[in-house]
Amino acid sequence: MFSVIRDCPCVPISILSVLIVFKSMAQIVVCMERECHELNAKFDRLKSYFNDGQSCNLSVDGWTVCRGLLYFSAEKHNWSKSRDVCVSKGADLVTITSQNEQDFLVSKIKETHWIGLNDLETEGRWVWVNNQTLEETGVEFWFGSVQKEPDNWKVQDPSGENCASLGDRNGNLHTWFDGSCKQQKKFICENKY
Ligand SMILES: [Ca+2]
Ligand SMILES: [Ca+2]
Repeated sequence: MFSVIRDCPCVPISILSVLIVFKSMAQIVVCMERECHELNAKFDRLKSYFNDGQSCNLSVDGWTVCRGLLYFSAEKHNWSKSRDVCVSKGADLVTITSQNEQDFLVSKIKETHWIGLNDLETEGRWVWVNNQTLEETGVEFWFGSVQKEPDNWKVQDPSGENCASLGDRNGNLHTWFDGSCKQQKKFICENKY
């Protein structure tokens, strides 16, 4: 090949061009294969999430794992510590963005659990741990029509109630309540994908 390049200055440019194009195409194919693989993996996880996910397993460390994505704690912590535990597992506190998700979580709990919703930064402005607002998700499941939550009750904790849980201590497990972030509760982590 090198003798050809020496003999004619036109040829190596052509060969070089072809090689560059070929290399670029090969790189594109590799990237597409990798993206395709990642998309397939995401698709499989989503498929199991929606179709196969009704079963939950008790793991050795006491956590209940559902759909391979949701982790129900056995231990109780305040809201911030709960979130820290989730993050340490590569997850975060759960976000609830659909009626189906709400119903599924409700069906799996027997007592109140922290979820990833808070108004710590601005009173009354509730945001999920992924920074989505309730307006953005379009769904909310606060308790009550008369004695309505969130009420930012300050009798037990003067700093108010800035963290949300699914359910309360009185056994109302179908709706959300704002509570003092210092309360010790079980919590639900969600793996991101
Ligand atoms: Ca509040
Ligand atoms: Ca409240």
